[in-house]
Amino acid sequence: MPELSEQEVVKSSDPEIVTLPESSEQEVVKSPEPEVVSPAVASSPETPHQFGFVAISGAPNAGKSTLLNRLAGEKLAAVSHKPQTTRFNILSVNEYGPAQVAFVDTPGIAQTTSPIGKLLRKNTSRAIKNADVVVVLVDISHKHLQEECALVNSILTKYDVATVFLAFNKIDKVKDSHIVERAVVFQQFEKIKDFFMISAEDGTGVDQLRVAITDSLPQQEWMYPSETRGNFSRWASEMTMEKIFQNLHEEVPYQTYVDTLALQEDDDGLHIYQDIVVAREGQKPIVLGQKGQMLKHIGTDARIDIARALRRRVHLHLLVKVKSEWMSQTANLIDAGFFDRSV
Ligand SMILES: Nc1nc2c(ncn2[C@@H]2O[C@H](COP(=O)(O)OP(=O)(O)OP(=O)(O)O)[C@@H](O)[C@H]2O)c(=O)[nH]1
Ligand SMILES: [Mg+2]
Repeated sequence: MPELSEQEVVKSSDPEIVTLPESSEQEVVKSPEPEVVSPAVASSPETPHQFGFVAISGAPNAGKSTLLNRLAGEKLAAVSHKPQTTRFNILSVNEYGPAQVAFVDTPGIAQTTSPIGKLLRKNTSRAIKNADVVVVLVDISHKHLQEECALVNSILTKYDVATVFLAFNKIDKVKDSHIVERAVVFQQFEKIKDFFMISAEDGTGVDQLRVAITDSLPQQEWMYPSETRGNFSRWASEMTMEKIFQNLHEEVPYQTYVDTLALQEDDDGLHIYQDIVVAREGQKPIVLGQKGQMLKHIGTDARIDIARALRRRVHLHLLVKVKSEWMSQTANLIDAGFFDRSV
């Protein structure tokens, strides 16, 4: 069989996975999202109300997105073993009795000087500044934690956050004696309200952390209407991006982003239109794969996770596009949504 040309429609055996031809770009109309986050003061029932933003921060690969997913009870943020997977602030709004908690997963804090690196730091910085509680995650499986120590110190000195918790993550990977040895150096930080030993992966200690977070939230009106869950567009982009990180290697995932253009509901479910944007022509066949198989694989896996997160039937329409230089200029990155002040 001949290779698929870029202009061809790629139809998988799964009728829900279709990549549209380039020309369909014009047909995609931005529609209002079915459940986009819109800050609004909710009406107050008789129970006392607590609300707070909780930023999850830390070094790249510490397990922040895994923790967000664990706290939310479902997969919303992309997780991969590669550092710098998260490039946006991801919001998950949860209700626990009288408390509404807005967890925000953030990009890992790294000292890169590229335009994208600077924007990622701004995203993290904004989430920490807006937070009522910051959870700093430290990967305790690292033998040497000097960098993590410096990072904790910089968060504590730079930001005036009401409550900071430190969670040592990945305890499932480390002997108890090593955990204590490595954790002791963080006791110097008096501003840390409490320390937790957790495994975001298997859930150990996460309930205790959640209770401490909820207990620390200020008494105030809920920010979001009851049953708000988060930004569906962002979650949908994350799920596709996760599959790209899982299946493509070296620079390709880092030079790719997913833009969710529209979510359109009809009797058959929710149609989600996404562009997978790559930086070079040569990356397009890599994303498509032989006879479109890679794109089909990415789309099938992403659709399953998106449908689970959004709790509805989903049809995912993917289109691979090349936008050279999308990463090199701050203006292009802002156009691509890399600086989203809403979270
Ligand atoms: N063993 C173990 N692995 C974990 C745990 N938490 C996260 N991981 C793994 O650590 C890797 C990084 O997890 P992520 O949640 O993507 O980390 P992150 O801090 O969000 O990373 P960036 O977004 O790149 O900054 C993944 O391979 C996870 O499966 C844990 O508690 N135990
Ligand atoms: Mg992450």
